[in-house]
Amino acid sequence: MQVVKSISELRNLIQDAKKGDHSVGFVPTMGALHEGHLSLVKESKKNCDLTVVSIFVNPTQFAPTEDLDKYPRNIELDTEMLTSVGVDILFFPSKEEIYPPGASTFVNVEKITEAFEGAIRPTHFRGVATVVSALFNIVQPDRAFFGQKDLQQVAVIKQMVRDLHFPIEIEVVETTRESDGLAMSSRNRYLSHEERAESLILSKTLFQVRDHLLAGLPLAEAKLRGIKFFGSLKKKAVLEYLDIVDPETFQFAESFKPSEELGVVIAARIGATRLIDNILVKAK
Ligand code: PAJ
Repeated sequence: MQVVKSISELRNLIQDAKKGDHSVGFVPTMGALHEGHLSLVKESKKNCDLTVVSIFVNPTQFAPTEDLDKYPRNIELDTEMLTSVGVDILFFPSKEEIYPPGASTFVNVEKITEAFEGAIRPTHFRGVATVVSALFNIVQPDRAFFGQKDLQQVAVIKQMVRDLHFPIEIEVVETTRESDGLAMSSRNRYLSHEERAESLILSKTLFQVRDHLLAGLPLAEAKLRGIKFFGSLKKKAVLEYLDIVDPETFQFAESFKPSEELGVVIAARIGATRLIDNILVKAK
């Protein structure tokens, strides 16, 4: 695996690959890698000739009050993991390489970003859309791989790609979970032993709501029962939202028609750690 820090070096490598008619797959990450990230890499390897992974803890998607400085970083371990799954190129730029002094351009996707993560973290998606468009311009992949784990992020990126005419296929890979159901996340390592046990409340609540929806309960009732269920299990956990949405637009879903797919989305704080999760439910 080649580790590249400069944009110009990366561009040369990718141009050579494209001359050989090789397709380029791209997996953007912030590092602190786990099996969820690796599942995206494996999909890219399956579908593309050359796989590029980026590790960049993007400052513009963190609010001043958030965990930018504390965000877990372990480049040695990440490099080992990426080598073990056969990544071709790791792009590991500095902050100045991505945001040269004086950088002042942002990409703002409207509507989809108004609620849920966008409401709680008002500048988050602006930072995500900005860095992902910069990375897309640098890497110029044929396909880019994102996790369903961040379902609203997927909707934002797809909208941005449509609106700005990026010639890139967006592939979505399903959420990798621990064996007990907790969605893998770099932030899980913040959890104490007790909080880790309580973190199951997110996936358990989602699975309850899914069962209610599949049993034909009206959406409002399924949500209400989900909130009550969360309340019955919680010790320290604080529910931020539990809702049923159209996964493409992130508007509240109003009905559940045959063959339609709905997203059930949840966010909760457990102690100082904020966790998000979701599931997609398809009507029979
Ligand atoms: P990060 O949180 O590092 O996640 C990188 C990619 O891995 C995202 O597409 C995310 O959805 C996916 N991912 C995380 N946990 C997963 C899991 N349990 N199963 C499957 N996929 C999972 O998301 C970001 O970084 C950033 O916002 C980024 C897109 C890199 C822009 O800075």
